[in-house]
Amino acid sequence: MRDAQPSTIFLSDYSVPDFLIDSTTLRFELGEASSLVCSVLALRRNPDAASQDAPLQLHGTELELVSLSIDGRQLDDSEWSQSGEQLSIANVPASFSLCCETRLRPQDNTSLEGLYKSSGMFCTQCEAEGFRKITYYLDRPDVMSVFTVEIIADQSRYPVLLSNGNLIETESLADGIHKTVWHDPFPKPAYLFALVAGKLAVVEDQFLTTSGRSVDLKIYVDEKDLDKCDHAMLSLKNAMRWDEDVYGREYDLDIFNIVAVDDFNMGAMENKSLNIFNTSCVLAKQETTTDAGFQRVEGVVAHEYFHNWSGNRVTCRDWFQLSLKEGFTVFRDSEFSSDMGSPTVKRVEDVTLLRTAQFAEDAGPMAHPIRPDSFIEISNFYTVTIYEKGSEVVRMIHTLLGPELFRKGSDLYFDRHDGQAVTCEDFVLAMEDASGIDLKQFRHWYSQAGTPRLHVSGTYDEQAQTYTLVVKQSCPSTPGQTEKAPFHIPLAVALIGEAGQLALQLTDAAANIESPDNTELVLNVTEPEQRFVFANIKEEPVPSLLRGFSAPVKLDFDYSGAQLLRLMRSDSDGFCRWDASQQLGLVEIKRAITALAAGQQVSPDSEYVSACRELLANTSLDAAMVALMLQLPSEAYLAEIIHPVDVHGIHHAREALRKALATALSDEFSACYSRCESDEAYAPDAAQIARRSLKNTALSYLMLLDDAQSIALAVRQYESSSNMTDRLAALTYLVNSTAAYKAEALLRFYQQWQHEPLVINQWFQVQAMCRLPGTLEVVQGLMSHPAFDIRNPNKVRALIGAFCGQNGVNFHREDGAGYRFLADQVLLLNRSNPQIASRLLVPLTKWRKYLPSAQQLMCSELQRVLADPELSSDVYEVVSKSLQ
Ligand code: 0A1
Ligand code: ZN
Repeated sequence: MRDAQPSTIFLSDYSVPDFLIDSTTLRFELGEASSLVCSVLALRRNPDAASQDAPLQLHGTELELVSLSIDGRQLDDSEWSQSGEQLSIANVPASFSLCCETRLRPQDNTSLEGLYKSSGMFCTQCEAEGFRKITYYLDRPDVMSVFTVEIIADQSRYPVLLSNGNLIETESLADGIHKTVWHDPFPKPAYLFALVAGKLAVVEDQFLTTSGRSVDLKIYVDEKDLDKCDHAMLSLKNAMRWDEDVYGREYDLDIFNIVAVDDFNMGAMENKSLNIFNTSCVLAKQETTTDAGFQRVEGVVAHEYFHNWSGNRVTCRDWFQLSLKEGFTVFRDSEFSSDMGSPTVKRVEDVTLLRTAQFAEDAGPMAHPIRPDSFIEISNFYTVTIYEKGSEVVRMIHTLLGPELFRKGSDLYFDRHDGQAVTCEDFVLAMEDASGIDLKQFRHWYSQAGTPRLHVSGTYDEQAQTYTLVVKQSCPSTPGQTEKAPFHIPLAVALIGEAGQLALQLTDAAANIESPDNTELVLNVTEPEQRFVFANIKEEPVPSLLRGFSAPVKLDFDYSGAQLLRLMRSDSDGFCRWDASQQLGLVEIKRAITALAAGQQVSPDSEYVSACRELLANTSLDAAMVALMLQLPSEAYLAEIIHPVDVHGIHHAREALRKALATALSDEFSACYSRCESDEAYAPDAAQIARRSLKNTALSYLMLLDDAQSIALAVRQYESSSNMTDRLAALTYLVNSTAAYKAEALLRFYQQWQHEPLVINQWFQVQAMCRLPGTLEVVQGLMSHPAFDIRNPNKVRALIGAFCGQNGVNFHREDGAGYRFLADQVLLLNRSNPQIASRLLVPLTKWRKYLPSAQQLMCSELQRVLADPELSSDVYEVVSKSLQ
């Protein structure tokens, strides 16, 4: 917990470590009362360190030190000192062996960092700074060591004992104790260390690498989950093949293990050859898991696997470089998912996340560049900015270089830095060196926070037959950064004529990257204001801008309704086509807000309704795209666009518009629903996922009619579905309706699935996200439900996180009860699990964008949190920055 004032760590203070650790030998004696860790470190002074006589300073948090010796000689108390998280030993030799024993109580570790227990098994989470909760160490990513790990535990309670690398020894000892020894030949930083001990069942398979290495693939789970591992295993094999095909990267050991644990702060962790997963990101079967769940498993399994190269073989020098591994790996996993499914749908989903969560973060009090300059608590920086914006930055490099040069760049990066801990600068330099393309100005994306804005205007000169785009860029100030240098922004454009895309010929050819067929260009936007003139344009075109969302920016172009309709109907770029539908939806929502405020009825524009009707009848377009285009911009996205945010006004207008569309198109929605029904065997493939998505979108509209027929349809779907996607969708619509059956549906759902924690999380979430009044009381009631457990992060996210983060109307209740509820939960969790507490707090920190009445109530809850004298550095950082 908090000492006086948690201190800020600056990137500019980086210096190389004073010592290196050539080898690390750990012995774990795992017990019920306590566990003993004995470490033997082969230390030597770093020849590159500024000082050659500095004391040895090791990190250690909340540790009970049992003994400490150097080269076999026990140190007495005067030879070392401790302050805060540092253990100092002065006068050490140039190279020596340090032996240290610590005693831990993993069963009491509720922070889920370091060594802890989850459902009776021992497991670890060391990224970013959890290893220091296990033993005293140089717990920083640029200290890489070869690990040998001995695990000793009771054989009947913990038959499976795992660590990184290869199993080199197993032995049965006296009294039912057994031991395994693991050796990882690849030097690694401590954050990639892992250990697991428990009673686990295993699913096994094999993968043959291109160079002929046979790799044993093992997924360890609780016995009852053995039937939910197939999808993860298939995803793993697909990811291994894809990384060979697309990046030329092979796996490098004979064994690759995945372990599923119930209690985990994040999605999963890429520990070398021993990935540890939140059960929610590995287990999947049709009866218990939605399509989105299946896709998440595929994406996360691939993400963690890809880290073996982008993260493990080449790791980060310091935590300011986190996006080096995370941004790159997210880019890799999103390209993989795109190749496995529908590329446009994946792009739209990624952009949606970016434009809601990341843009909001970039406009809020915690805004930071993808390479931050400072932090108080690194755990707070596993953000959508580091991950998703970081991925967009890598994607822009890919766009600027093109696929071949990008691959040359990644080959150079991996070859040049294999086995090293490096920086974002090293990545950019490899891309530059391999391609010969100057990325000097592009580097601002790494150091400047905030979402750049592009104001674009277009003029057609009929006489000269030219079309001119004027592009102006700006970037709002963010905490600590008022002045921003112009960014290098790749702006992909096409010009759409009556009969399709026009050939593009720029008068200044140096300013662009051409597509092979000359109908799409990537403009290099580098100046505050720039003009691009296209010649030989024979008709007034509609510009299709930011195609494929070529840069993480906000783009303004004053489109007319007719222009947007043309893009929505005929743009060949799926992203722009979808975006046009969203812009039209936004116009309609804004009209609805005005209408409701004036006490009028909401009636959508007839052209817009016709376009939706056409969409519903369009069977040549991917059904998933139709579904996405029919969904109005989310309330979270609207909160990014309409300021100040009137949560209730936005919600009511959007709902009224949805209802008006449902009424106007009820026959079409019904027909679409029937068309999408199918009795083929479930598969989580793109075609089926698309069809279910459109079917459920149609049902969601029909339910707004609030008639017996629609409710009967939902009840039938709920009762007859054999997959969780359709079942949960029906349950969600019923819970948000007036249907009398909903209580029974909820009860039956619980009874059927009470032994499946992941399904019960969905049950909590559906209720927490119910838009009807009184949901806060329901959530408060559910907190004392026997299935709820505040120590389990998945449960906290499903109930409290979903309510506060995804249920605007209820969280922003005008009496402030939602805010008070969140502050109470944060204060509680601050003591048990600070990482989860500080993440949960995020919705309150956005207080500045709401109406003054809400601002005041939100602020006073933040003040109440800040006043807690026992605040963790995690929560302290978020709350104090949000009030600055
Ligand atoms: N490196 C993991 C994410 C991760 C980060 C921190 C954790 O504990 C605090 C756990 C996992 C990834 O990107 O998947
Ligand atoms: Zn990652």
